[in-house]
Amino acid sequence: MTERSLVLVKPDGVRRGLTGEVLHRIEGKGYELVALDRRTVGRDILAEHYAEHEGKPFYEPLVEFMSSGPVVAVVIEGERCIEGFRALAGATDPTAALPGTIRGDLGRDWGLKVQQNLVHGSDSPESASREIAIWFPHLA
Ligand code: RTP
Ligand code: MG
Repeated sequence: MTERSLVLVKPDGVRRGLTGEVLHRIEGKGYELVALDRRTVGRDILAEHYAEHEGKPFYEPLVEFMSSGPVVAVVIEGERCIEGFRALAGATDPTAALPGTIRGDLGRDWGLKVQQNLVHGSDSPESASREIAIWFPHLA
């Protein structure tokens, strides 16, 4: 089934100049870029986006990190692209992420309180609709 997913190039990815590399891998896989916007977001958007993680030990450092600089928000589209992008991204922990994945090839642990792992991708159709409505309300 054709679906959409919300991808974020996180501030570490943007800072390191890896936005093009991430987009290249998405397009190489055959997914379409439906919407794309670079912006710096505050706590309000991030509290909505990361509502499921509120109260966890990494929540505060995560919000700090995600608001530390611009992110590039992207809506991608394609058959099973939610699962497909998660596979492209690799495991949450960039040290454990397999080579061949975005996090495995380009990410590493920096000894910080939160995993700075370059990208976000929606993890289910429900998350994708919820997240697209937060970042791109006109597409919801
Ligand atoms: P994402 O939501 O960013 O696509 O990543 P994910 O599903 O692989 O990971 P999730 O469990 O949803 O966690 C969201 C983000 O929080 C940071 N995190 N740091 N213990 C840690 O240091 C830790 N745990 C989670 C990561 O940035 C993760 O992507
Ligand atoms: Mg997640």
